[in-house]
Amino acid sequence: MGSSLTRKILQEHLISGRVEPGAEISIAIKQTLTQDSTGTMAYLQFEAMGVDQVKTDFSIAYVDHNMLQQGFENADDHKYIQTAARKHGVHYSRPGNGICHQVHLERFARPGDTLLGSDSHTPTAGGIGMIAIGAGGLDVAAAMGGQPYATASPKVTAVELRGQLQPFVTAKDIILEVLRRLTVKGGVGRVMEYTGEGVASLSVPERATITNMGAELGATTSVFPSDERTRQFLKAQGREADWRELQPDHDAVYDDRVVIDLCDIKPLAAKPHSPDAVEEVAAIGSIDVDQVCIGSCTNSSYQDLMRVAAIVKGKTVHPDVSLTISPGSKQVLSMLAANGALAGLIEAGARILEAGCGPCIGMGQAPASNAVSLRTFNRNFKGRCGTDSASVYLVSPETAAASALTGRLTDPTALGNPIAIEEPETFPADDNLVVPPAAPGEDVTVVRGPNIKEFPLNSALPETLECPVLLKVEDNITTDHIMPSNAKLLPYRSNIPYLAEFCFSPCDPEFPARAKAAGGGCVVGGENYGQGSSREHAALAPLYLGVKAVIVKSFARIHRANLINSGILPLEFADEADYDKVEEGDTLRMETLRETVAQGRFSLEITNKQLSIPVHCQLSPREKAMILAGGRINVIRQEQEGA
Ligand code: MIC
Ligand code: SF4
Repeated sequence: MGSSLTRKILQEHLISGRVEPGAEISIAIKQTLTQDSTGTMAYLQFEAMGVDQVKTDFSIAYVDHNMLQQGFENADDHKYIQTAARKHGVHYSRPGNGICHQVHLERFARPGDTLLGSDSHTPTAGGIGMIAIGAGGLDVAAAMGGQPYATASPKVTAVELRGQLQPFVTAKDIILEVLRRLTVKGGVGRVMEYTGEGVASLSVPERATITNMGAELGATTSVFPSDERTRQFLKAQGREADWRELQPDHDAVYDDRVVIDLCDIKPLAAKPHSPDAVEEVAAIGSIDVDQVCIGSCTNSSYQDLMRVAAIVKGKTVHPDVSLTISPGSKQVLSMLAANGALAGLIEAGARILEAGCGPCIGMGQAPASNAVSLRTFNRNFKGRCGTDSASVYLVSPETAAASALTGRLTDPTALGNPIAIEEPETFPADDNLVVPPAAPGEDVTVVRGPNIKEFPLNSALPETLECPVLLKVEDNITTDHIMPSNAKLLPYRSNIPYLAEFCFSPCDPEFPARAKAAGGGCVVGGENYGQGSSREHAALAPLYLGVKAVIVKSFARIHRANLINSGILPLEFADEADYDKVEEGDTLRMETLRETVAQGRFSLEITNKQLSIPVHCQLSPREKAMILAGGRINVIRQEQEGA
């Protein structure tokens, strides 16, 4: 019985457990990455652990999200991250160097290694044959401190690619097709492993577009083999020595299989407001478009932007459209500048933004009221762009560029002659914007500005909990609903008291006031609760407001881990139909909690209805310890005191 590539890499890094679906495993982490909107918290937590130097092979702190310095707050965070990184052995990627996932793919990702990143799109590096997993900042801080990363051992789904793509159909359309078939919860508890003859037809950046958006499937990660194309890419980056061949066994066994015939795929778009609301561009029809945004960690590689440049060259963007381009990295932007493509984009009317996340996380370029915005990004959750009434469609760079010219959603296959952009034989590989950590013995002062506040800590789980249901929400609630991010809020990622005032505001702006007045309570949700971003702020802000338990039909992986790290009880209805029995304002009572949590199954009393409903609390021994102690930091402190 042969092994999948996923199982091989996991096995190679296994510290404890068995690589069998369901059981908890812990793996050694070779590399970590943070970005600036989760990084401040991660380094505060790392410092709270009392470890002086990171213990990984390579750790890096990127600055790519919080780029609009409307006040001192973002710059304060950057200064803190830069100095903390320098002190503790972490490389620092300066603002301007690019989006963490694009830069990491270009410069640091290594086939066969493990990467843990405080960003849900860390699996982008799976495009190069790495097991790259997104996690909350605290998990990444612990990995920097040398602790293994623990997670449920995933099922492995083979995604078999057959044949070749038609002209103007792209890697983005492949992953949109996977999302169409499997939905935003189709990947939960799984690694998506790409196989089949079609793999060889895709370049590393194209593979990375696919593994990037595996996050939208809810997958633990996605991975491609490391083959000749991987070697060529690494060679062109001056990193051939990092290459190693990695393939699944020819008789590899998978838990399930999805077959995709690349020739059958057409240009696709994810309609508002979910990445799985996918339909063919031609079928959606020629709706008027107000804004086109090209970039993000999904689609901002050299070849992506060169294809856009080729489509708009010598033409002018439609007068009713604002076209923005945010290049993925300094490398990409400087290549476009050197070969003249940038001039062509500017002449056509594109608004060139700096290399960073930009509009993808609502840092500027909020569309007009009721506008239609086409984006090459990975998420189109309602309001994420900064305008609640806007309709965001996720498309390929080709569809975006064609539509920017016509002012209407346009199937790019209408463009005629296919565009061939050669894969560069050499990339300008200069890491001059990556600041190395301090030399041993160098004295570094960590600078903490006034916007950087302490993070909240929980207390040990009580025996009895009686609390009101503060809020009831539906299926697929994202962390963008729980703790929204935009140009106004992102600067406060290191200030939980301020951020908490906006907790759940897209669902109910009264939530923070209600939670405070009640002295805390619990939240009820549907399926796939907490999908999307890795931000642990979606656990820390509720913790600050006194949320003790979250009771749902099912959780998304990273958010569940963040709740447990914060000591908030993650409960699941034993019978999903019981969701209908609980309402906002009900009072829930849980008795002999410490004992029953350890057993994993108990009853919740809805005291005002004199009803009792069974709930699951399936925790590994490690997770139980965190829930009983009131969070991971408390466990670490107890261990330190006991040591
Ligand atoms: C996102 O795309 O939602 C983010 C912003 O990159 C987040 C991280 C964050 O919230 O800071 C993610 O994907 O994890
Ligand atoms: Fe940045 Fe958007 Fe990628 Fe998140 S999804 S890392 S905000 S570019």
